[in-house]
Amino acid sequence: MHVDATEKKWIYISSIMTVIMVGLLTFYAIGDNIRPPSNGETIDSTRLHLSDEFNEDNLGVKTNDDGSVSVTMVAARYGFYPQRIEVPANTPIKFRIASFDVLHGIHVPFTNLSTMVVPGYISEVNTEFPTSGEYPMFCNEYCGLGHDHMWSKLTVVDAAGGDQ
Ligand SMILES: [Cu+2]
Repeated sequence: MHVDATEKKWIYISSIMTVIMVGLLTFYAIGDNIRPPSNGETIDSTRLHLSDEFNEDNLGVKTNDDGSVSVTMVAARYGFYPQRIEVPANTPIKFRIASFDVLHGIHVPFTNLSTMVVPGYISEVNTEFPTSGEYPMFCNEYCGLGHDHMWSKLTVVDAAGGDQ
């Protein structure tokens, strides 16, 4: 079968571009831990307040034995609870978020903390904030009339006895 020289050239060019793009995706997925959040854990959203992990008393920030931090939150029309969160900088943080009612999204600009919060599932995001400061935390999935007001504040403070 004859393949025209120009056509052959473009087959090579497009193949090389594909390899480069797949390579970059793989590089960032492995190197920087950037990938779509995927957590298949389910939960009964109508009974969050009766669950161990997501009942009101157990929400918020906890420091684990290994120095990492876990944050448990509930998204509900129209807010994220607890509404004020304070976490240390340069510390691995695991967020676990569940919706009490409808589909929500949680988004902290300029970080990798961005995921849908689907009722019936637990959303999990692992992150680390390199810079201290105040970050807004928005809902980015339309969830009803109060959606525009669904946001809270995330405060990142320099870790106690920081090593910088
Ligand atoms: Cu919402």
